[in-house]
Amino acid sequence: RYLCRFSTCSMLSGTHSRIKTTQLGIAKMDLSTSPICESGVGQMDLGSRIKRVSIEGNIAVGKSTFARLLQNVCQDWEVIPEPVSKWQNIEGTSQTSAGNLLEMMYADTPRWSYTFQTFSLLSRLRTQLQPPPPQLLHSSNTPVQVYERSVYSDRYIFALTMFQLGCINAAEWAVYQDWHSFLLEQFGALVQLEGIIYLRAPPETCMARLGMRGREEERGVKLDYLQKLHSQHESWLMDKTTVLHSEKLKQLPILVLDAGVEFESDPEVREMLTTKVKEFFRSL
Ligand code: DCM
Ligand code: MG
Repeated sequence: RYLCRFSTCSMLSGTHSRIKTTQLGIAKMDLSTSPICESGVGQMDLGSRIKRVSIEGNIAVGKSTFARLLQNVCQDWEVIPEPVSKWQNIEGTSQTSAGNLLEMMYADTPRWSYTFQTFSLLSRLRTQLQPPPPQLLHSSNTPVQVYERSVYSDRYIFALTMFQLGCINAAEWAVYQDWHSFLLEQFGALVQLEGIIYLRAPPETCMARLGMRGREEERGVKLDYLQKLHSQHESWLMDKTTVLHSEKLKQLPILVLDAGVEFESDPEVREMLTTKVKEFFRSL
């Protein structure tokens, strides 16, 4: 997987001819002419040292805040935010916006959930497939890419919840899962996680934080939706009762952090949390 990953990096900078670009615009390596046998192991080692970890948690639990905090702790950690602004501003032709899909999804959830989930998956995959910056490749410590959420929470938290709520129908769910499995078969190795950080907080706390951040599109979000998403996280990451389609995913180490406390404003709590994260990264 790391070999693929590194080769993808060279392709994205336009130097590798064995990589093809699919219609989705995502890099795809032609494995029949893999550079594995030819190129220097040293180069490959560079890419293979980077670890990937996702931060998971309920809406407004504080993932972005926590990710920013981590970004300031260590230069060898690169945070990759969730591409929310792309969902709020779908690129149309000739640089005009084709609409705010996040707003459309919350305004008419049964109509737009499938479209939204398909696009959040696609845009996240594309974002996470970007090559790491050079300082990460050449770092002398343990370089880590920290993803804000993952293709797994897209499927096993949000799309699944929408299906269970009846906002994605059986046919849409089947099509979504087919897409998800296919995209992960093709590109999954390039975004494969080594671990998960679960920011855990009561849904009531998330509700209060959601109100404080005041994202316009989320004004109609109710506590029972956050409760449903909370249970979905618990089933996946704590009780392990969610049916997963990847063996590797079932085995991933999970660091559970109590995000119910005010971690942003309290330096002692911040220090305690970042120490746990450092130890976790070291253990991966
Ligand atoms: N979101 C969603 N489905 C996904 C991913 C995200 O509905 N697969 C929504 C939930 C939030 C927003 O996008 O409204 C992301 O904000 P946050 O990162 O705070 O959860
Ligand atoms: Mg966020």
